[in-house]
Amino acid sequence: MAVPTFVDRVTLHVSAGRGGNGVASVHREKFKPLGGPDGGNGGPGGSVILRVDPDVTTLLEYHHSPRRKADNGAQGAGGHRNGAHGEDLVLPVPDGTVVHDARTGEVLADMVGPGTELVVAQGGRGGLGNAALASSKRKAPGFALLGERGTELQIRLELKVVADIGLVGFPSAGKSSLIAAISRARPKIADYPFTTLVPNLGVVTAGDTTFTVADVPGLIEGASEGRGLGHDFLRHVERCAAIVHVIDTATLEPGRNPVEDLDVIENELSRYGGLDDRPRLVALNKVDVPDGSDIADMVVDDLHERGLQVFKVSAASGAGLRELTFAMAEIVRAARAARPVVEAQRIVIRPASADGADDFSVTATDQGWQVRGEKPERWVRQTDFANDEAVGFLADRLNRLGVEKRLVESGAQEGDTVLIGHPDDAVVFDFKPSIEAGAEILGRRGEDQRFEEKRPAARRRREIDEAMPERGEAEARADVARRLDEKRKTHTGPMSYVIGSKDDPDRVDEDD
Ligand SMILES: Nc1nc2c(ncn2[C@@H]2O[C@H](COP(=O)(O)OP(=O)(O)OP(=O)(O)O)[C@@H](O)[C@H]2O)c(=O)[nH]1
Ligand SMILES: [Mg+2]
Repeated sequence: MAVPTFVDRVTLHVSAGRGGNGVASVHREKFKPLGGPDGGNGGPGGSVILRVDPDVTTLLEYHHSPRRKADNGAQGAGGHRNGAHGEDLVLPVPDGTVVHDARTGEVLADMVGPGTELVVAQGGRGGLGNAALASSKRKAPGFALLGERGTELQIRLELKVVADIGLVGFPSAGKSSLIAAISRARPKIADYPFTTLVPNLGVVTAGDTTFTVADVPGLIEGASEGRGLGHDFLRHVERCAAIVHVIDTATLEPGRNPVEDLDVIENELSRYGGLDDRPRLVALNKVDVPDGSDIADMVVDDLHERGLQVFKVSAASGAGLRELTFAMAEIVRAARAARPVVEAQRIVIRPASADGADDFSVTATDQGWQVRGEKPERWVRQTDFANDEAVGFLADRLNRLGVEKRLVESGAQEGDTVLIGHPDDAVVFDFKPSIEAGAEILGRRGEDQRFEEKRPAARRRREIDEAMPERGEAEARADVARRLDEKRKTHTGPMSYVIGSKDDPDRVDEDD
């Protein structure tokens, strides 16, 4: 199989980085075992960004590796240290790349102008650490929020070469030869049809105007039905300022003549559609051949009568090329003057619902009550369900938004199934209105026994009891108590520790 060197359509799977988790940590100082929550936030995940790079002319790179992923954000740490941002992944694309959502076909962006950027997949938010979650009510949260997934998306990139002038004409009319004669491009040229299988692009300078010329290969009668190379490449002239008909005057097959050739191509252009408003020029090529020159002379009047500007040229000898390129330049200049300047812009694709909207919906489905909404779904993703306090915090947030109230109003009964999120990956709960749930889960919210010790004497007694079996032979209960106090003062461990980790002096094991 031939190795493609020009790819103008590709499907790409992009995933942004995940946000780092926040961390629950408590500051520790000498003589003050619990200084306060100091768990840092997770860093946001990196985004996937497409950027127009004028040096890139093909989507070939993405054809070879169609999956791209940005870095994840790093986890937060104790001592108020926030996790590092995940690095963005910048993918260079050619000028004129159109980006579609591969699933819906929707056009996400039309990328024109060097430097134009599209943030196609946004990195996930980092989770808040317990320092950021602390409030006057909840002085030392024993939990942190999880980082969120980054956006994942299947996109289709389609290149529409941003050429100023498009060359159309039958195979072997000399389109590639013409590009080679007026620019530094060196496309393949040969005397058989369909030599060119993908468009060539050349940069032309005429006077002080510089512009680009592309040839559109493969047009023949019936291209709209897929004959020749079909209409595929006509999208490359969609943005052209003018269309130049390149017509062979010298090696016409019997039964063909320049005017009919032009009509056939025009017919294909109008079947493709959308190009009628573009000015046309006609280049009668190969006039270095005596027969060609004669035929050109015969049809010039006809073409003039149709109001067309006609040039007799030879890609081989260079005759007429100066006039042709200056006429092209004039149209390009006029088109540029009429067109607003395209400034590099930055486009960001955001999830359908506006960021932070308070909207949510509750619907009865076969599976249970379904809750959808930007906030509830995000909050569920941020929750560490292994941590009761985190679950309590979630219940609290959902209540404040009015989710529970709406469920009750909609007729939800205790024990009903509630799904939060997209049906494919919803989190499932049993509905338990907070009157009951409050006592069980929410009761611990905002409390931390280590901070607001209600019965310090009882706690101290318990600690001493626990240390008794390991006492030295001659030690009395008072000695054990003193040793415990000493140990607390001379603590040499890390300045902060993650709650529940082995450094946590108050760690409670599951079976306690
Ligand atoms: N004598 C003469 N021959 C030419 C001229 N221009 C092109 N040719 C010849 O015509 C043949 C076709 O030229 P190409 O430039 O490959 O034609 P094309 O339109 O790009 O053809 P496809 O890529 O097949 O669509 C080649 O053999 C060229 O050498 C010219 O001005 N004079
Ligand atoms: Mg060619």
